[in-house]
Amino acid sequence: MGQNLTEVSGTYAHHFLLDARSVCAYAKDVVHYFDVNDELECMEIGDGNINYVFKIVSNTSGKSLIIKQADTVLRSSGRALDMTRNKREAEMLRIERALAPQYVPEVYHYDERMCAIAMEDISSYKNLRTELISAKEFPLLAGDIVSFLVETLLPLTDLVLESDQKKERVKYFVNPELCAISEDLVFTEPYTDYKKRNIITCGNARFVEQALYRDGTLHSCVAALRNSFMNNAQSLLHGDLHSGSIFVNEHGMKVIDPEFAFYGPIGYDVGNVIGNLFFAYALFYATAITAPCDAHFFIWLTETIAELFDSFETKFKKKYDELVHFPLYKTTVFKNAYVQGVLADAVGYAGTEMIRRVVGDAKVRELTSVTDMQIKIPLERALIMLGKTFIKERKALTHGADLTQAAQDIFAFMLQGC
Ligand code: SR1
Ligand code: MG
Repeated sequence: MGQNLTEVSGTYAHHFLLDARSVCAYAKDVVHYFDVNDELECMEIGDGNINYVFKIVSNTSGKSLIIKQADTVLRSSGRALDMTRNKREAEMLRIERALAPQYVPEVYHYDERMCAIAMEDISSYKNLRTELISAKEFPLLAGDIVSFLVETLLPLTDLVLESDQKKERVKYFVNPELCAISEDLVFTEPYTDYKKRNIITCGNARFVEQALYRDGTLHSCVAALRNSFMNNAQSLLHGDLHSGSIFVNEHGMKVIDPEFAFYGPIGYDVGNVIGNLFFAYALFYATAITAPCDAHFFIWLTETIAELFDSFETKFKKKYDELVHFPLYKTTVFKNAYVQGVLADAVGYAGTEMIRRVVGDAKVRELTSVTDMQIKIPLERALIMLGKTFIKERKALTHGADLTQAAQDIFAFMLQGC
């Protein structure tokens, strides 16, 4: 499905932003995914801050296709952003799919001029964030997420890759502009508000001032996590593994959107997933205050968070024994210390993710959907306190049950009387 010369030198020789009509022609002319006579329908389905996503369906053959296109500017703010991001994304999807085929959509075509990725339609899977907001349970979720993490992360470390190959990958995936977004939004602004972009719920300004802007111990811990994010090129990460990047159904899971991919600390991906599961936890807690709720879902979610953390350790160590052959790395003491470091990072980064979504400007629906201020104010405080606990106590919270117990204690305390 390559491009021919006419297409390269003609209509699609230079980037322009596709729309629902032009993307249908593009899918035929460039991707050659549909027959020229097919009657196509298209919807723009992107719900992120950055790119445009089109779903194209042929009424003639029933085939469907996704085209994701990067524009010259951010969709949310109109600010310019490095367009090579989706070249990296296409390459990352290919790498992840080679390692974990069942969890990653297939890329059919990548067009560097149009900054467009044509890929498999995964519409039979639904956005995990939306599904958890609807209190849907997915018994396979923890196992699938852990398998995806272990299968895509461990083989790309230099425990497994040859030194020169790993460095080639590190070079290719230097991702300065998207990493700068995280360095600011995740690791700086929540603690200093130096760009005055934080969005603090009315009634929580003084709390945030004390709890986040003036806690020197917290700042030193976040500094360590920030430094590791920027310098610990441990593995090739997805880089933005929130619950809107994960799609699920009762049979399995797909992971999309790795445009923030870069070589960083493994715990950042693991922690992002865990932090985002706590948003569903928080929303359930808030909803249960005023309406009858499905306790079964809450128990499943709590167990899923704990299981995810614990089985990451088990599966990672098992895979380690299979894939790592360098004699010095095979020593038990080194292996255990390596894994303990990853787990402590994961707890810390779960904390930074929770805090940044509460006070930063990239909010999550679980929190924006809570509008009763009597609940929203203590709920956000609970997430901030839990985030701080995770960041400061990251080396002491070594089991999944430690995380969920901390959450239970803090939520019960902060929301008592609601
Ligand atoms: C300007 S981008 C804001 C957020 O959306 C992305 O998905 C990342 O999480 C980023 O922090
Ligand atoms: Mg994204």
